[in-house]
Amino acid sequence: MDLKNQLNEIERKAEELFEKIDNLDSLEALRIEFLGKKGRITEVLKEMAKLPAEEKPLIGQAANNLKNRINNMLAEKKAELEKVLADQRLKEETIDVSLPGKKIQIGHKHPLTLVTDQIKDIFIGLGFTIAEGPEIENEYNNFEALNVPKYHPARDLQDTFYIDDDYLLRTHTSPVQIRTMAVEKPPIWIIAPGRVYRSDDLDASHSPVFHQVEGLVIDKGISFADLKGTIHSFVTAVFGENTKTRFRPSYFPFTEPSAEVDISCVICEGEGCRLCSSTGWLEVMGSGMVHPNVLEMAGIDPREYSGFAFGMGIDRITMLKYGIDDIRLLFTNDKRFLQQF
Ligand code: 2U9
Repeated sequence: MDLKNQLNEIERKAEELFEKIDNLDSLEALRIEFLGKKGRITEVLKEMAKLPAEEKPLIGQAANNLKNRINNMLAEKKAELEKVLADQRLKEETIDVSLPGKKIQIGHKHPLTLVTDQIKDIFIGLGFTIAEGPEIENEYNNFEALNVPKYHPARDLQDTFYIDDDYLLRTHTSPVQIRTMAVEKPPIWIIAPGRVYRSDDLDASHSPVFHQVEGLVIDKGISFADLKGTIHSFVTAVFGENTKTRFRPSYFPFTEPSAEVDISCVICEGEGCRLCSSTGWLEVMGSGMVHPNVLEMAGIDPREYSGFAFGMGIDRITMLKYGIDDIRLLFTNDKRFLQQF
């Protein structure tokens, strides 16, 4: 077959094969088959060397035309296939914007954290600052400096976790106030929130680890009236404007006089119910005027300064506020419980 016919045959073959191409890989294979270094057209051009000089330009021209034609076919087919691919991808990637979104799980603050934060905010609003101290304490700061004598039952091994002869897990946050008095002069207006330990058996209302906030005010001319006003402001801020407070005489070694603080029942508002054992009142904290012995031991002259102090269990306040009937719920981290806050 002469070269002209060979070129015609290549053109016919190209048209036939291009027609069947349906992907970019086979299109590339076709390009190599026709235009590659060892491709069909290259082979024809090699043969041209053997032609008489006058025939070369004609065949050369025809070969170039065919080359251009195949290049155009390649470009056209490529554009066509790419469009098919793009359409296909667009179809697959369709987003239904009307579908409901995925629910994002967010964390919750622990109820004890919520209540502790609220208590801090209330006292900061009343002019107090927050004081903190270590959970491992010495006997002096935890007992001695608070007028709790050596053989007082509160020191009993049954109540206190002793670490060794000198150290123990604090049984209240009072040592924080002792530490503050050791480094600061009055006026002192502080609250000390934190974790405390007592060797109690775990049940619905007792836990060997619990949380307290204690307050201490030492200033000139502080009276029991200041104590009552401060406590009542706090109680109404946490439990509502209509909550009543009641002070009952009591005894603590570190305060004199001492008083237990009751609030009108959060459930029956004083009518009497199961929660308040039909009394209409709930005991929520202890309080009193700082004992002169405590001031003296801290190097503060009780004739110049007086003060009041109070203490409450944050766990109990949290349980009353949210209607939680078992303290263990605050320590077991059940997600079904925590997710409600
Ligand atoms: C200093 C002086 C006095 C802190 C006080 C109470 C009364 C009290 C209890 C409430 C329930 C502990 O969590 S509870 O079991 N607390 O009744 N605490 S007065 O008195 C202080 C503290 C520090 C220097």
